[in-house]
Amino acid sequence: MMSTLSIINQKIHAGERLTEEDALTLYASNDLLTIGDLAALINERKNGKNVYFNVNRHINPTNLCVNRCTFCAFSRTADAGDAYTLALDQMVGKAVAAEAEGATEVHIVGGLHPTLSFDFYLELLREIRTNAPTLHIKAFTSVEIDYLARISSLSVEQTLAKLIEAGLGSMPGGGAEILVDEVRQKICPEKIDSNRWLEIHRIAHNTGLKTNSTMLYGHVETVADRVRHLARLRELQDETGGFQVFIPLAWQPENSPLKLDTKGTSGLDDLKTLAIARLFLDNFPHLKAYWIMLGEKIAQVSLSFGVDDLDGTVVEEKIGHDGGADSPQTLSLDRIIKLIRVAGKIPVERDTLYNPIRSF
Ligand code: V47
Ligand code: SF4
Repeated sequence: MMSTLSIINQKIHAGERLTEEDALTLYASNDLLTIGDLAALINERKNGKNVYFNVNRHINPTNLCVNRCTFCAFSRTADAGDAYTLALDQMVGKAVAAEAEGATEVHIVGGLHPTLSFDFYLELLREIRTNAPTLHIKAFTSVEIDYLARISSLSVEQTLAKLIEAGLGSMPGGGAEILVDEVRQKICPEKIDSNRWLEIHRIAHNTGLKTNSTMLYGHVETVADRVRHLARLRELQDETGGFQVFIPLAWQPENSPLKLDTKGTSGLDDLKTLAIARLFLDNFPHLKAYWIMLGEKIAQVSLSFGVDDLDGTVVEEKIGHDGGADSPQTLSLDRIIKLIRVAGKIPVERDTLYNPIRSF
């Protein structure tokens, strides 16, 4: 094992691309500090000492969803007592308030609502753009884009063109889960398959949209499934260059139909997963530690394991917290800056497209 890790070490220093087998070797190793050091080296080459964050606000329009992903604690059927759908003016009000408080981005994702029309979503984008014109609107995972295309009988290209015309600025990375269909059959059988997820991002990239990517880990998947997932993302990135960032999402195991003997991912697994992603995804500019799922402490430590992005202030979060996340709902600007400084890095507020706004 030592010799294999040292071969990988040499490859990294020589700037050679890692194979899936190399990634599996890294997963099998418990030498977390060596893996983390290598990931930190690669990150420092790409991003120096900068650690990015943004001032943003999440809006989840509805928790009604026609899919029933077994890992999801957020979605509801219409007859559930705590099912909700926000009115258009409530959402616009949240965006206007966010802009007034210094946010540069709204992040909008939600369930696949059984009856809301495509026009409702177009109107939502237009109203936000009119009333909070400085905000970048990052909205709708490829799962939602596929659904909007289906309910409006449009192609994905046409759907995206209409959304962009109404104000869409980029797409978040959700819905990827694990890009291996045998795993999707177990945890999200109704969701679009792995090829469709990748195809929608490919179309978005070809349309000129930047998108993000995620991986939901810590449920039924194997490490080989995780590595396959990374390989498929890397392949599409070679083709389009349209992904900005990779965001591993640690599964929050409470309150969902999927009952597994776990209280959540371990700190070791979280750090290893981030570091291996940094080493394997050599064509991704950024790696995000999403503190909502990881907690502030692991997110901070991850800055020494290849991470250069801490997401943002968020303000209000439902998806991870419905799953039992014990992180706060929001981090203040001061808090994020302090977390980054204490880790010996330079806090850089960025916009959604990673243009620096100011350094601290
Ligand atoms: O698609 C659902 C995941 C995603 C749980 O692009 C869960 O910048 C953990 O994609 N535990 C939505 N994860 C969130 C997301 C995201 C978040 C922050 C930033 C960005 C970005 C994207 O959350 C879903 C699903 O993969 N998810 N339930 C759960 N219990
Ligand atoms: Fe619906 Fe998304 Fe939850 Fe699946 S993960 S049930 S698609 S809200």
